Amino acid sequence: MGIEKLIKQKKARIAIIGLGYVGLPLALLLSSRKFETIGIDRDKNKIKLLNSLKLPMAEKEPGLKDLLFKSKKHFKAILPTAKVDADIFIVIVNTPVDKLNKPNNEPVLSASKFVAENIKRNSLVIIESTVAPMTTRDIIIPALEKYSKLKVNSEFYVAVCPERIRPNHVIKQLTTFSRVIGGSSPTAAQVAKLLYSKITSGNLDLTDTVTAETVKTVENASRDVQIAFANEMALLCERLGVNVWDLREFVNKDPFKNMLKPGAGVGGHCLPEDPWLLNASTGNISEFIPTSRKINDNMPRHVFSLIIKSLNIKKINPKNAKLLILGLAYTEDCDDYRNSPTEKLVRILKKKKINYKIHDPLIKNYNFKNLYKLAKEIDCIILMVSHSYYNNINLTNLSHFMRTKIIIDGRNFFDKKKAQNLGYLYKGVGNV
Ligand code: SAJ
Repeated sequence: MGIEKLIKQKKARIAIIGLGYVGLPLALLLSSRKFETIGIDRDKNKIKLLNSLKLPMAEKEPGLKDLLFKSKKHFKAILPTAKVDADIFIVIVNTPVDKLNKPNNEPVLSASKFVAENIKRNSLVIIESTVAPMTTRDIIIPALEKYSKLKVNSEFYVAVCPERIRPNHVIKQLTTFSRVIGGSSPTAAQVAKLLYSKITSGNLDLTDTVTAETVKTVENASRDVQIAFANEMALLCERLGVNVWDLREFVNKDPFKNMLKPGAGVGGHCLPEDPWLLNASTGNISEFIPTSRKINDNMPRHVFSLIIKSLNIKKINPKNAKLLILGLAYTEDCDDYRNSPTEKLVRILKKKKINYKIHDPLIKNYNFKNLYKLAKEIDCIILMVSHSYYNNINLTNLSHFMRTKIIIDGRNFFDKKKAQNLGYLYKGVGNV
């Protein structure tokens, strides 16, 4: 039976290579929709947890645990050692950049080799990983043909369908957001569209693989540039004595403006990496990309400068200071701390031999129950992530535990006036 029919009748067996923050929800969603789904991942512990119906990460992701239980009849997780009998292979592995901001295609190529060793005539291979434009056409497809000895477009199909989800909204966005699908041929795009029409109610725009890869990397590069603009305006506002948050509110009253939020930095597995993928594939001619990345990557260092300024005002030698950092994750209400701005700040503190502790309500080993006890004898609280958990902080109580009352606010989280009335020295990014 042709692949189209298999998809229409939900008889297509689907292999998902990479059970991360995107791959796992997709695998569970497909299996909950009665597609026979095999999840493949290199991480033994992840496989073990999943097969005993436990989530290896993103435990707080709304709806994910239910999906895991709903999917048990049609889902199994395996290591990439066994042969896999599937009609559709979806590759969602990470695509890191190296120290020189060049794409590291090892994970996606090793996944493609595994796929090539398992595809058969009429298979559909989908690349959901965010790759540098031209990677699928010039690197992945040749690898698939080499290791499978099959010919693309006549014996198997390839499509690029980048994901557009973010933590705490994954299932909803997977099932409602529009997707762009780039096919190795128009037929390949059409076949992939058939599958995604079973997943999302959003529009499915068809194009070629290079355009699809470029859409994804431009989406995130443009977001990174916009955040960098907001961060740079925060630095300007500090020199003007203007509150950047008032500025942003008033600017955005213009219906044609949308200034994003300045903050303590830009983390995650997308924005710090995807712009470099685009830059690398276009001969590094961009001005915006490196400049924006530099501004955003410098924000944790700016937070550090606010810490030092505040300690100086209070005549505390940084070497004797005790800091408490609130938030390790890269964004609020999430347990993912890849490329986290806090890790950058901590690297600076370590180099300067400054004493610090980290609290994060969602991350093991940092989710200390009693924040006030943790704040005992602390001179300075640095809010790096606006987890909802921190809404319960009572600044009056906190001040009784602290040795010196300094707040460095990386996300405009606390009320500056209120903190000052309680005797805190308050410095916020863009609001000093
Ligand atoms: N951030 C700011 N200011 C802002 C927005 C974000 O400083 O105004 C920071 C966050 O604190 C975080 C980082 O930027 O450290 C990334 O935040 P994000 O909201 O972009 O979250 P991601 O990286 O998980 O998701 C982005 C998403 N893009 C949008 O929300 C428009 C998502 O849709 C993409 O699919 C995802 O990148 C991806 O996987 O590419």
